[in-house]
Amino acid sequence: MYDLVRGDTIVAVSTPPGFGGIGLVRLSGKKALDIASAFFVPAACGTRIRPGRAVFGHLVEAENGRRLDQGYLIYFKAPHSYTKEDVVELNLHGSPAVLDAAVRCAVKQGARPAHPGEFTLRAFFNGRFDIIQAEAVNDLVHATSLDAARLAFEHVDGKFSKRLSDLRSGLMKIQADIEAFLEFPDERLPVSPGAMTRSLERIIRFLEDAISSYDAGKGIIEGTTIALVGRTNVGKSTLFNALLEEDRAIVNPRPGTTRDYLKERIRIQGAQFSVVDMAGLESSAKLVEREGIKKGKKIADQADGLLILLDVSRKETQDDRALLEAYRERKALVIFNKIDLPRKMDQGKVRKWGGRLPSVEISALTGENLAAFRRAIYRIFTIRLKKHDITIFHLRQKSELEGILAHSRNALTAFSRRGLEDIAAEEIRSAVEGIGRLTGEIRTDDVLEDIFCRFCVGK
Ligand SMILES: Nc1nc2c(ncn2[C@@H]2O[C@H](COP(=O)(O)OP(=O)(O)OP(=O)(O)O)[C@@H](O)[C@H]2O)c(=O)[nH]1
Ligand SMILES: [Mg+2]
Repeated sequence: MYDLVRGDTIVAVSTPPGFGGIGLVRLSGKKALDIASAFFVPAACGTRIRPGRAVFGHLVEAENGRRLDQGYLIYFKAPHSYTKEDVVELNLHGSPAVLDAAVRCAVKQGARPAHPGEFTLRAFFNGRFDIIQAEAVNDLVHATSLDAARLAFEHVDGKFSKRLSDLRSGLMKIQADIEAFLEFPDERLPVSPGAMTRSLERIIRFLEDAISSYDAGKGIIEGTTIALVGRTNVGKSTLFNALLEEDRAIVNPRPGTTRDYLKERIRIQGAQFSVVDMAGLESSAKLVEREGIKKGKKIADQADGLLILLDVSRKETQDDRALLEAYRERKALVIFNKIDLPRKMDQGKVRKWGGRLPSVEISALTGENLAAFRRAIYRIFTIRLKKHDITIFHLRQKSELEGILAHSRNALTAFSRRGLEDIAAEEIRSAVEGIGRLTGEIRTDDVLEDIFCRFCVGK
């Protein structure tokens, strides 16, 4: 895909599949305007299409000249467009039939259907932004919470790229100074060794801070997964439905109703969580149920947080105890459910089994105390970002930064020992190379493949 002839013109529907108020068809390439003009006819005769101006007109079927839709054409002249090529956007009605027809018209006129992410790939190749910004465009498109959108946009906006560019300048300056020193050891250095050490230390601190932001950053971009655990019949599915505000899971008075797991997203105060409902973890389970339990335990192990549900209308059992003891060191919230019924559970004793875990009392059925419960979820499970200058959220970024950090540290160690300056210079060169890989200046097709295969068509 990356050896594509980039002179051709590509076309795609840029709005999501399905029906919508409007739908957007986008073309990019040298012939974008010629191609679009062949099947989009301005309503007012003799209208000149000028860059940046919306022109009202009709989508016309080439074969019979029949009007199929009306809408606007906007022309972005190179290099003032997303891809830095000539771009035409057609705002039409959001019917898949209409939008597909527009794409077909464009293809008939010589355009090629775009690959996923190809508009952004062209923007990258044409120097609109680096690979970090391109990758963040996709994170922004997929952001499901405001926090994720903010974080992704910070990268799209170039904050991280700017820091890396400063970092590179800093490293190259140090490298040049060291090389000058190696070449003319008798002359006075333009900067003192102390100043060089301090700049390297500053660079190392920046890298350490950025790397330490990774777990929280990733959590914000990907959202937090919390799993509902508890014995059968305690009301997990009822609570799951209450959180989603829809009847998603089957609820039944018979124990063992949920066998496979269900995962859905909810949002509380702008933060996003994936909640998983699953089979009750019961020791007396039959064969099929045991399969569900096995899966459930795995999900619980991998989840970022747990909601441990208990039924206060029944006496506590050894299964409740095992559950609480197994998970008391985790990030978890204990929920005493069914408070609308007479209580048989010794809550004081049960609380102790859970150690220091926080707890709430609710009725999933009547909705009592659910608002407080939601607030508790937010309080306990939201990932809070510490103040980092730069927050990263992709493993690739973390690994490259770790490499750059290792080289910077080696350079510092070498530099502090007289006579090892050439090694320091070599380490700094490797660190600079790492920055090049991170921004995509030194690019490898497998990194591009990995990034752009996650994009949708039309972006
Ligand atoms: N009175 C009362 N009944 C509840 C409450 N929550 C759930 N129930 C009832 O308890 C029964 C079991 O509820 P479910 O939500 O299916 O329980 P579960 O934990 O998902 O059960 P399994 O999937 O079998 O493990 C149903 O009859 C629910 O209506 C509650 O807060 N109060
Ligand atoms: Mg259930």
